[in-house]
Amino acid sequence: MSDHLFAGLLRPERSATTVRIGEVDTRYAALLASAAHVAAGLGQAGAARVAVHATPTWTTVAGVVGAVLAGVAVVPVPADAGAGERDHILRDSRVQAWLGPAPEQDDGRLPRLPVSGHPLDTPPDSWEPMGIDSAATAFVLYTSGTTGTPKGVLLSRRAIAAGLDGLAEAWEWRPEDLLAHGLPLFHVHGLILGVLGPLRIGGGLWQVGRPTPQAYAAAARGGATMFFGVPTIWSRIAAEPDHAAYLGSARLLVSGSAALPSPVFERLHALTGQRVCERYGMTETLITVATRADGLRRAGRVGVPLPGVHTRLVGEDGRPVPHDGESIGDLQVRGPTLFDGYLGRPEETASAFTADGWFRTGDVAAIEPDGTHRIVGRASVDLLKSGGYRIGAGEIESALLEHPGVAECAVIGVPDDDLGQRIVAYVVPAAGQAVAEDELVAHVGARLSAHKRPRRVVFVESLPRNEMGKVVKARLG
Ligand code: MCA
Ligand code: AMP
Repeated sequence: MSDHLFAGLLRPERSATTVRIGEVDTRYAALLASAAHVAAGLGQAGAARVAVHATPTWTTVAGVVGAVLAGVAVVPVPADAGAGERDHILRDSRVQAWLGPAPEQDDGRLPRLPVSGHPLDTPPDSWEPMGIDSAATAFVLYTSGTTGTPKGVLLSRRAIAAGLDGLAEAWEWRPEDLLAHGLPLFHVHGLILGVLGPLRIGGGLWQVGRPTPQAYAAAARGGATMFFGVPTIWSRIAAEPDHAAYLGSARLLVSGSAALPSPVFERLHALTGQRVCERYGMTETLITVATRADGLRRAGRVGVPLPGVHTRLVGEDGRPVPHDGESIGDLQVRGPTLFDGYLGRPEETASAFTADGWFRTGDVAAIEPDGTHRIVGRASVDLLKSGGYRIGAGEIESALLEHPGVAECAVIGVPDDDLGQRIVAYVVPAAGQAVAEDELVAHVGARLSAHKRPRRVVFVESLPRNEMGKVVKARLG
């Protein structure tokens, strides 16, 4: 089966729809023309998989949209990735070129395919959008696990189409909507929901740059009807009543990527009259559970499964857990929005699924009799969420251990009002080595992403271990 993932963008009657990416304020017609040039260039270059240095800019959006139109798989490289993480992504994904500008520190090994830095007026002569096989990979998104290096998650066009159509139905997302957000463009939230979403539906898109309360208030004054944010963004908005008040005019405020604290939900309700609509998902599954626009919006509840998605809870004994709203179990999901596996890692792909084909989310949840889900936490202490970013403790520990001043270390997430969890590293210094906290923080930032830097380093003489010699992280912090 072939598809046009961007059904909305391709509709001539939507050509005047708003597209604002930071300072670039333009219309669908110009995005389509610009992306068509990218698609035509990709066709000539013959690339099947390209990397995009995913800054929140026009070139990222035009490049990604062009690649999707051409059926070329995109590997978004986090804008703040350190050298080690970037090299890993480029090598592991075997991309053939950079699409658009490469990061400053790039070693120049890969060819660069140009993307115009400003909107173009007309598409190339006789360019026509082609239907692309819906089973084809649209994106390889890199995401952290509890151990090892980030894995490439293969997302097909049909999974993305199913996920976006499900959200459109749940949120009554229409062409008349103007979506605003200030999310990064290298994850499901900001890129797939936040850019591909409007372009499939035919609605307006406004990437506001940094997601400050001022920027969200300005977008509300400028007519935005829907807003996406991670809990850190919402809690910063809730702390600024004058800016928050403007969001009262919106149709829908949506939170996801991490748990929205109840006090933030209540405070936003008091300030804006709006109850935030929470939804739940993962890079591997896209959004699977969402509060419906016409549904009950309650603090701490992430809603009901999207059309075609099934969920179940499994206890430690492997038995089903009742959906009584109280009993908790491991959340497993199945449905049309799931990924096609981790690139080049068949064993890890197989172990992510149960024998009967359900994906193990690693999250612990309760389900109410009416199907409403409550996410209780994660099963592993080694997968952290800070500012809505998923971060593997093992990845930071490996980076720290590369420093000669570190003999042993353990990384944990400590509860944080602003970030959800704050990364703290416990470090046993190598004998005879004097190492400063700043140096270790910079060391991690140079290898991984800026948001993976520990906020604090605690130097200790030894780490708490059990009889097996395994570090007991519960005894840290
Ligand atoms: C940060 N800073 C540091 C350190 N960490 N300085 C020294 N040491 C450190 N360890 C600096 C930062 O560089 C920044 O500096 C300043 O401190 C503030 O940083 P931070 O507190 O992190 O705030 P922020 O930069 O304003 O970022 C908060 C944020 C961001 C905007 C909420 O975390 C964010 O964009 N999160 C979105 C994550 C996301 O999209 N997740 C989706 C994946 P300076 O001010 O100089 O820059 S999840 C997903 O896709 C699924 C499917 C789902 O469910 O959605
Ligand atoms: P990522 O793959 O980076 O998208 O991270 C996925 C993880 O984010 C999930 O496994 C959850 O732990 C967490 N998550 C996403 N949305 C929510 C939510 N609404 N409430 C609680 N946790 C969430």
